[in-house]
Amino acid sequence: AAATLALAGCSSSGGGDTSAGSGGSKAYKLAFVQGVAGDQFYITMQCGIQDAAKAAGATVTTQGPQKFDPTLQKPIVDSVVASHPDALLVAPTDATAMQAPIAAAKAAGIKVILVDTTLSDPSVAESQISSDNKAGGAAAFKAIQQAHPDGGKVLVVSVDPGITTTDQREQGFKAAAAADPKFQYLGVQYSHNQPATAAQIVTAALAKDPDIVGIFAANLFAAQGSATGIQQAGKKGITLVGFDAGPDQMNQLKEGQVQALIAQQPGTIGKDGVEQALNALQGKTVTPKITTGFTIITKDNMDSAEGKDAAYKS
Ligand code: T6T
Repeated sequence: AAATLALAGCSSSGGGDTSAGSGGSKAYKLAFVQGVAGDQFYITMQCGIQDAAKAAGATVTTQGPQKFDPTLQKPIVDSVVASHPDALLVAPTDATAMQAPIAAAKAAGIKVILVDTTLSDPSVAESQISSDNKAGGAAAFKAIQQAHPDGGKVLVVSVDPGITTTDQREQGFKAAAAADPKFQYLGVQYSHNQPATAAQIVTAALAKDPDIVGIFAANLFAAQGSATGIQQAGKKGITLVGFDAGPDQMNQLKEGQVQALIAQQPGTIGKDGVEQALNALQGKTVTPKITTGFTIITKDNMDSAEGKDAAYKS
């Protein structure tokens, strides 16, 4: 587990200054458990959380497992629950496996906020905040459809089954593809969040079906690896659409290795998460479900204010 306080790129270093801010009389203790450490999406979310916490005079600790894996995330959640923060902001790595550990947080009187991913039974949480992942998957298909109006074979490279975000992205993509008979959906394959595995999936898929016209990579690491796979196969003309917009992916977009990125708003998800946690703690009205937007970044808008603003900051 990586506990991080000061982060380059964040405007604050984790809050804790009880003399600053306007959050009320109590310096609340917040804990953030990421889906995985070292992921630009969660790092940018951490910045949003830290900035909002600092402004409210609250403190925040951040930890994440080394892999996107519930067997590694559960002990982190368990130890956070034992340390009894006022609120837990968490991105569950599996909708069912993380249900009991997160329910234990609620049972201990900790306010739970689900950020990004959710659970099979989200009623343990005060609030859940995420992108419209189904719509993001549909938008990814649309980008491929526009580039290939004559249709063809399309593939999804995702992470693991049981992750609500990436499952919904795949569902959105699949439904959109099914609505256009010119396209043949080859199905989803799972990279286990390893770029090297995503690359292998793509090279093997292109060897089997050299006429694939589009690939949707459902998260940051899947996209990174899929771009490598297409390059290794030496294929031109395939439209690769990735979810997320970290610095590496922006580079791949610039180099033409990826044709479009669906950028989420991780900083806003984090900020909203802190707001809802504080609302719950202060007995204010809590919004049970917040859906944040996304931006489609292509070579055409990547250098515009919109494109730059949508890219992940850290
Ligand atoms: O795409 C994000 C996040 O939304 C998803 O739940 C898991 O993967 C990322 O963290 C990107 O790596």
